[in-house]
Amino acid sequence: MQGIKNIVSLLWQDFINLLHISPRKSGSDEILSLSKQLNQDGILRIPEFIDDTLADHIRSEVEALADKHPRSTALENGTTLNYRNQDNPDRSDAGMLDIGYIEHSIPEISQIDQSDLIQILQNITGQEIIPIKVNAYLNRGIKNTRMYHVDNTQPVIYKAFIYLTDVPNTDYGPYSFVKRSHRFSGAIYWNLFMNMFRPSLNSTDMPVYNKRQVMHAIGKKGDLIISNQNGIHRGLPQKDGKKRVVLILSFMVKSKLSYLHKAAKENIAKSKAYAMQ
Ligand SMILES: O=C(O)CCC(=O)C(=O)O
Repeated sequence: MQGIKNIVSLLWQDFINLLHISPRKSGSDEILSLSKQLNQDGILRIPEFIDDTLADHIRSEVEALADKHPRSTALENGTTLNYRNQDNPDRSDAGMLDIGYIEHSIPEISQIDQSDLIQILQNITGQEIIPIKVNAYLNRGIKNTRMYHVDNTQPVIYKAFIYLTDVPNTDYGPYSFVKRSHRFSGAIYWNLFMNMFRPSLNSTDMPVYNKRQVMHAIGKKGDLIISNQNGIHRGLPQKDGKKRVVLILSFMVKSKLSYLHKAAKENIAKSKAYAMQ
């Protein structure tokens, strides 16, 4: 049933994408060029997006939170610490720390200027862009990361991954993306259909993809990688002793035609409540 829902939802999303195939664009030459690249590939790297001092500060606060809370918990200020599959070491992402609403615990995150990102996203979608949440991921020797997948089929979510530590090679578990898989992708329809007959997989897992289009996002502390989460992606497994700390800004593309599921509505409500504080 979920498989059918996903396919219908993706067909509808691709129809919305078609309606907005060439929206009006604005901004400097650099913004226009970055917009073009993200639109084409579904992923874009912007080097040195934040400076080392800010990256170091946020990283050390993330690690301090992790040291203070070695088990999943929700803090009074709204920050949540989720050690994925903390009691199931064989399941995917086991032990990876995903901190939600991290901006409630690290106020300096508000120094990050998101206006260029929002303009780029408006340029490529022609729709309303809503910043919905900020997370941090802390991966320390996480080997069993989830296979290639899409986050959802609708609405479109973009995630901007800001590396807070150097990710110089694949041993460190970089973000990985299949370029041009973010819309009108035959591979995604195929996987969504086939997963109806593969009970061991999640409905949005993507075992079949174009290997020639895979990009491993190697980068330095302070670099930003933004990608369309309707595209096929994963975090690569790490080698023992390797660490990666990332800040993730999530943006929702909201069309009047979008079907907004429960989680999407909750995210919008939470982000509006926070903006009003
Ligand atoms: O950890 C990563 O690099 C990617 C995680 C992921 O798949 C996601 O945030 O959707």
